[in-house]
Amino acid sequence: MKLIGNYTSPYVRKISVILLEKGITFEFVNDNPWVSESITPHYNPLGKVPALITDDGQYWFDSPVIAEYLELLDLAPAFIPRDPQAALQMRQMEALADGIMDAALVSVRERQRPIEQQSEVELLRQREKISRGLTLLEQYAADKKLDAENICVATIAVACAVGYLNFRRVSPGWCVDRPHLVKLVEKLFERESFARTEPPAA
Ligand SMILES: N[C@@H](CCC(=O)N[C@@H](CS)C(=O)NCC(=O)O)C(=O)O
Repeated sequence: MKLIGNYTSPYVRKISVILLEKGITFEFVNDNPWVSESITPHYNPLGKVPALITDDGQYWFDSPVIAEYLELLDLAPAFIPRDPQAALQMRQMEALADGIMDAALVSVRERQRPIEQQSEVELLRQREKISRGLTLLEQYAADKKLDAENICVATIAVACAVGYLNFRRVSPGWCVDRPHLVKLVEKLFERESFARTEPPAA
């Protein structure tokens, strides 16, 4: 199996962690999707990482679909509940974490533009999405709907989203007043799969 990705992408980290936790051997193909020579569009027409190439030559994208594909391999531990209602609720939490990654990525791209072209309004909109998303995640963590002892696709996505905020210094005060979320991600960051997928120093 080959994972096309980039060491700084939180979506790629999510899939790498799942592969490591399930003990699936894979080759990491490092590619920068932002440059014209990128190979990613051969595997995902949207030109986004992650993309997964299976041993029998199937291509899968994007990260929730890849996570679902990996779950279908039926390798322990299971990260998506079998009960459809429970799976739906977990996927909603995953979507929330992925949405925080999306907003953080838009913020990072906006800040990379020349200062006179940056939109404060856009940056504020994205900050608000992140803040509202984190507040709901804090509630889920307080209610134990997200639990470090119960690692699943949602907890993995949440830790990758927060890891990306830390890495890119987006919403640096996110941890204030969100003690349950802090505890949850700190516990996950202790795992070998997270240590091995830490983004490189900026
Ligand atoms: N919804 C997608 C998002 C993937 C994504 O946005 N990846 C970024 C890297 S962090 C990318 O490849 N961007 C390249 C582009 O937008 O052209 C997923 O979950 O896989």
